[in-house]
Amino acid sequence: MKAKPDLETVTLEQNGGWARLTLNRPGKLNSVNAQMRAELAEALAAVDGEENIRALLITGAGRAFCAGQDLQEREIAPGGEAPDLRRSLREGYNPLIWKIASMPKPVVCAVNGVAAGAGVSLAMACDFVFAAESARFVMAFCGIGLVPDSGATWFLPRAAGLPRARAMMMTGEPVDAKTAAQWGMIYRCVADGELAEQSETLAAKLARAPTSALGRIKRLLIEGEENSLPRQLEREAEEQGEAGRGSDYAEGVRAFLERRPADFTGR
Ligand code: T3D
Repeated sequence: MKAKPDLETVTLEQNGGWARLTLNRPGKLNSVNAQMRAELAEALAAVDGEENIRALLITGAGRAFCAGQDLQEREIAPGGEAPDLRRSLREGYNPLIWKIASMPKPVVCAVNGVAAGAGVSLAMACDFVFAAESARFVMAFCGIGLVPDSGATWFLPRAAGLPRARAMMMTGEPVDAKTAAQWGMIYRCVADGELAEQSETLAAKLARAPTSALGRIKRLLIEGEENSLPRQLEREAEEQGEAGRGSDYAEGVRAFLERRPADFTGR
């Protein structure tokens, strides 16, 4: 991947086969402004387009993961024109969420501190969410008279169940990382001092995995939310047909029979 020194509100570093994308407005709790939306899109496109990056880790700089939309950008002067939030979501947030959810490579998220509003949605779009014990998740939208967005109403009830999702969304009360893990909202809650190591170890492991198969798994799981069982059985057969022609399948079977670790190339 070409270096991206021009990015300011996010940083992107490549570590062997995986990349770390850090939300980098720590003084603003990594809240998302227009520049960050554009730079996130640029960084995600760079990761997606680079074959040698086979896993992505997303985290935040400083004490927060992400406080959602930067509300300083949304101040409406008395009598002033309301911002076009439909457009902001359609053109800004939604493509970012879909990029993460549909990217045919695994995305790990390390929630290092508070996640609020679209910050929760961003985390939940990732495939594996680790959170530090001190982190908390706040569906802050109702606190400012908005509805949850950026996929929150899709991800959260599926992960935590409707009663818990409804309570989070309609009260805005914070949920700590341990509870989030118990509710199935996230993959793991870990001690603060272990967050970086555990999430990076998984990203590095995923970077050696059969990437193409992992991308197909992501696609099948998303499609499975909508499909009937007969349709999903057919989609599994189609994806398996393709996976079975991949070199990683041949290598995986050979490695199993030779009783050695597989050396996957991602294809
Ligand atoms: O607009 C669109 O395009 C539609 C899309 C919307 C998506 C959304 O995300 S809407 C939801 C927006 N986010 C929020 O409503 C969250 C607002 N923030 C909070 O509720 C709390 O700050 C937190 C729960 C995140 C953290 O609480 P705490 O007590 O740890 O920190 P704090 O003292 O409230 O905040 C620290 C500073 O960060 C403070 O600034 P200061 O006083 O030190 O200069 C605070 O104003 C600032 N900050 C926190 N969140 C935001 C923010 N500044 C701008 N935008 C924020 N979202």
